[in-house]
Amino acid sequence: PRLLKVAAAQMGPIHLTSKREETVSRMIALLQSASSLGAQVVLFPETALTTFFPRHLINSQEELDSYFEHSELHESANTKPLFDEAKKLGIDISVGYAERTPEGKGYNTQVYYSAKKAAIIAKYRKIHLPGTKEPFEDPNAVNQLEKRYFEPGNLGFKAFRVPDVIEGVSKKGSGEAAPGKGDPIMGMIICNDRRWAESWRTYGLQGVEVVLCGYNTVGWAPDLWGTRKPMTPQQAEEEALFHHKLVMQANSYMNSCFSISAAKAGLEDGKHDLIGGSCITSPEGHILAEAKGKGDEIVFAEIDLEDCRQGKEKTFDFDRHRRIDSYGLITQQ
Ligand code: CDT
Repeated sequence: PRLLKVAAAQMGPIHLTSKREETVSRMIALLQSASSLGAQVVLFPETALTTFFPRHLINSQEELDSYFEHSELHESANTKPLFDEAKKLGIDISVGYAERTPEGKGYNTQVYYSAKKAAIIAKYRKIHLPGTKEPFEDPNAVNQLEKRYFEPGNLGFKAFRVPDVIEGVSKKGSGEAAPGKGDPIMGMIICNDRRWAESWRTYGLQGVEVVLCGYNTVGWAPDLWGTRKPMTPQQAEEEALFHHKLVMQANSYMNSCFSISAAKAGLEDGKHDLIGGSCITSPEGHILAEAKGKGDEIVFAEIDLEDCRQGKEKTFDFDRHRRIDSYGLITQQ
């Protein structure tokens, strides 16, 4: 077996007025409770350090910049304590945040930090940015201004090997091991990316074994989602939760990988309710563990990466069964 103890650190709401220090303290507390369960890898949500600020029209550059991080997270004064704790506990963490580059570009980013290496070993920048550049005219509509504040990610969907987490993997050559052997192969996606088959398949083609997905999904946003029929806010939230689980389960199955999803959940900024539903999903599409509420909560499971083999070697053995000569349209304009 290639066993790995993994956790999603779901976070309850964070507000425009929340202090970064308090948010990071909450993340450290979550990390400590994951540690008491023996977790080796802990995933935090998309924009874990702040409220989901793209719902607001922010005209002041200074205010906008205050929601971004301007240096690498393990070095930033705001977040170093979290990364120091991860290193001390020997737990890898993956954290979503708004990244401002030295050139002034904004990205919706997620990093993977290896505790043993004391380094960020992978970075992903969100590719499928939802919503609009301009706010809706209706002042009551829920906005999602990611296209205004972020550039589409420019790092692709690049799977990576995670060192030093599986016992018995030979140090030498683990980087070159075939998929299904050696160090785990992971990939990161962010929120809306999970609804796109292409995100998953691009990782699937690299032999991915665990997909990490942080998210902020609003329960009630008819201008964004569209609604075929009138729905109460509660029905809309149930529908959003259904679609979340649907894509996590179906895409894990179709790419023979585990997935971990971590929500920022609950009522942010007084009126924007985000769904919970953080979960860990198996390569056969089953939910192994799931959040019970919408507050800070650890969702934990021990997984065996060998379970990816069944799908990768049989039903979804891409080398034997894919028919790429029929898929041309997928990458045409
Ligand atoms: N944060 C994020 O990507 N949210 C989106 C909202 C979708 S708007 C149609 C999501 O996919 O959950």
